[in-house]
Amino acid sequence: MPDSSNAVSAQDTLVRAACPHDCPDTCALLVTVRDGVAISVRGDPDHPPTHGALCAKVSRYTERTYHPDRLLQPMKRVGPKGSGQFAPVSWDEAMDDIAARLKEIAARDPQAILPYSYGGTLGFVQSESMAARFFHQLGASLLDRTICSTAGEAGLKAVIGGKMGLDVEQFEHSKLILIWGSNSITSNLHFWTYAQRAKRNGAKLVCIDPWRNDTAEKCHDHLQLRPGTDAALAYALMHELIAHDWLDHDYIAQHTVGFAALRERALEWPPERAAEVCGVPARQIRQLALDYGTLTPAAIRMNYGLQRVRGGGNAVRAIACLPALVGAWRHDAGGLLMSSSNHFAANGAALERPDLLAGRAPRTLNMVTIGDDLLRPSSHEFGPKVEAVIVYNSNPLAVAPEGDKVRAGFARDDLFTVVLEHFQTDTADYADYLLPATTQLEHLDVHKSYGHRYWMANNPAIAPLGQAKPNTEIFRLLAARLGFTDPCFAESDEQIAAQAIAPDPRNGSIHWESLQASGWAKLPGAAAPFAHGGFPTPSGKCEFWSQREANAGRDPLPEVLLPFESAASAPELAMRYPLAMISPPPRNFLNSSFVNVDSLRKLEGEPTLLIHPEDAAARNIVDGQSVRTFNGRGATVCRARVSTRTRPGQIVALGIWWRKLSADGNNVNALTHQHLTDLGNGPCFYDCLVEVAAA
Ligand SMILES: Nc1nc2c(c(=O)[nH]1)N[C@H]1C(S)=C(S)[C@@H](COP(=O)(O)OP(=O)(O)OC[C@H]3O[C@@H](n4cnc5c(=O)[nH]c(N)nc54)[C@H](O)[C@@H]3O)O[C@H]1N2
Ligand SMILES: Nc1nc2c(c(=O)[nH]1)N[C@H]1C(S)=C(S)[C@@H](COP(=O)(O)OP(=O)(O)OC[C@H]3O[C@@H](n4cnc5c(=O)[nH]c(N)nc54)[C@H](O)[C@@H]3O)O[C@H]1N2
Ligand SMILES: [Mo]
Repeated sequence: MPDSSNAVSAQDTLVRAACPHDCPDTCALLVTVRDGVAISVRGDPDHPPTHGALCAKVSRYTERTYHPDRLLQPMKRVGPKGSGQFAPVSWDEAMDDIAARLKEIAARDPQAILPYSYGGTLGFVQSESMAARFFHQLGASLLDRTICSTAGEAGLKAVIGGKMGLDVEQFEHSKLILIWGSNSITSNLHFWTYAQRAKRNGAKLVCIDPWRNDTAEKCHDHLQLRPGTDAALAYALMHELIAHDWLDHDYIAQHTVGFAALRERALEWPPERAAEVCGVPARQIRQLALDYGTLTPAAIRMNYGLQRVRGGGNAVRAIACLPALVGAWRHDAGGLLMSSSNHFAANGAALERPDLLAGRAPRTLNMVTIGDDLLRPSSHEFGPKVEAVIVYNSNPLAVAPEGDKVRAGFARDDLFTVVLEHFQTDTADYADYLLPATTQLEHLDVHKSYGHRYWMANNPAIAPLGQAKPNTEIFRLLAARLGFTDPCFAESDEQIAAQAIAPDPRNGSIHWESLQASGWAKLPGAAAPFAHGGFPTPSGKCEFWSQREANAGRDPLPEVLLPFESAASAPELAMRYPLAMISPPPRNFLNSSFVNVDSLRKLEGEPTLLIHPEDAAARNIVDGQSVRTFNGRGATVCRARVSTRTRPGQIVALGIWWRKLSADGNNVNALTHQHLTDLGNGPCFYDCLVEVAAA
């Protein structure tokens, strides 16, 4: 355990590291190490977006790394599937046996082997480098990593060409900030610092979100719309911008495509019509349009909350049209930010080596539909049934939709499951082999960010605990046993890290060696990427009207699509399950990570849901009561909080609890479905009807 006195002393060493978590902030960390033990993790005061502050989760990183439940040796299942009973084995025995099993399956058809991974770490080295090489060489099924952001990504790409936007550091100079589909104080804390500075400078902050979350509480205005209705709202704003001529005609003429068609579509959406769909007053929409059309510079911080519904991709498309209409992109502190990923040039081909497929084209499975896919038999259409899953950097038993099916899939006796983990998660319980992985303090990595514009280095601060190994090393050992001889399988983590930063003008002169010493380095690009147009779309312009979408058989303009599950779109279903459920993250967990850190779990208490007083009264539910939430897919029990922070007809069930740390061994994903978004094949977590009753 770390020393309880963590005041820095002369013998201490300070290591530059980076937060590995799936969060836009990607903080710069300073780890203090004494006698080989990490005693504290602090935010780097010199890194502008981090500005010396960390969230509650990561400031306690040593609690996670030195947690008494850390997995420290390889283990083999000894009880029935899912029982979580394991016995220690040696690395040699585990690797020999896993390699033999994979070899046997691959001899029949390597596509029966499926990697399953996501955002446990966003580091280039410990996510898809050696792992991807291994699965490519093997010819395993490919995984479409859709569980978070692909709908929004596709929507943004259609209009502005990629995941680019204004620099987060510029928001402090904005005069209007729309926080759209994001609980910044929870999920993007370091952006919130800039928003607060803007507020102090007189900016107006408006939150667009179905519930009055912590961020909405602190904004000047809050449009509390129904989930999945953002495209209608965006069109009504366009209607008003056009009707009042709050347009930048010059920017539109020079840098956009399809204004005439967009105009015609937008004129079908007077605020009254959108008000009906969104469930917000028309006057509030008019006010927002007035603000957006007249306050300069206007900036939108859109995040991923609004794209987890059927029409999520098109909602992002519609919103992404707004900045070009008013010429907001001209200003450093104007425009829109959803993700800054494509400002960076990462060398994916060198890291992941898709060339190792050598002409083979394995099928691709979507990680959202893991529940169905693990239960599918072999067929001509599907290919071979899945016989082995290798899970790393993810906890599908907790995070994937329609959880009962996910559990049934992992419970298959004929499925061979290997899980690389820090802890015995819900997924780990179903492993045949459970392999101990190192944490960020114990391994090397290099990161970009999806919220700011700095490359980040993570230097290992301490030696691996127990027998833990980095993901890379585990795949190296397996590759050797499977006889993979390409030199890339012998590369060290250092050698991999050095390849991540592509030689590309976007990266300027940044390279690994200097980054490792400095800890972070900012991309050279201009703050306002589209001040003079230059969108990375096929036309080079902002595409209100997209030929690419038309070619794909979709609406060339952003389309208003209602949710799969809502009173308006599925009235019969809504008779049985009348409440719309959203399940966004709580502050003290990071997806399902940190749920097992006692101090953080205490802060969150237990699984809760917010229910409006009208809905509670209609069901005789009182505050603090234990309730059962259910629909045709499953049920889960939690504590009701009767609150006007949610809308009538809508419940908010925060967070992805570990099932086994919840009262009924289940979580919100028992209720969610596996339908995919309009664009990007993403999940629809917030497009979900349920009913609630006293437990
Ligand atoms: N503390 C903490 N931070 C996190 C995470 C975490 O679990 N915990 N997760 C990380 C990850 S993986 C991600 S992807 C990001 C997510 O970051 P964000 O995309 O900012 O996600 P949330 O904070 O969940 O904010 C989503 C907000 O969208 C709202 N919302 C839901 N449906 C709709 C809708 O249809 N329209 C609109 N306008 N709003 C809607 C929700 O009520 C919620 O307040 O955060 C990252 N940061
Ligand atoms: N209902 C509902 N479901 C959701 C969401 C929601 O808002 N509502 N959010 C969705 C979103 S946005 C996302 S991104 C996904 C997130 O889903 P996941 O990416 O699966 O995220 P986590 O639940 O944090 O699980 C990551 C796991 O990786 C492990 N890990 C971390 N670092 C390492 C490492 O270096 N090596 C290895 N081997 N393991 C490591 C952690 O211990 C943790 O158990 O969940 C999605 N699910
Ligand atoms: Mo995510």
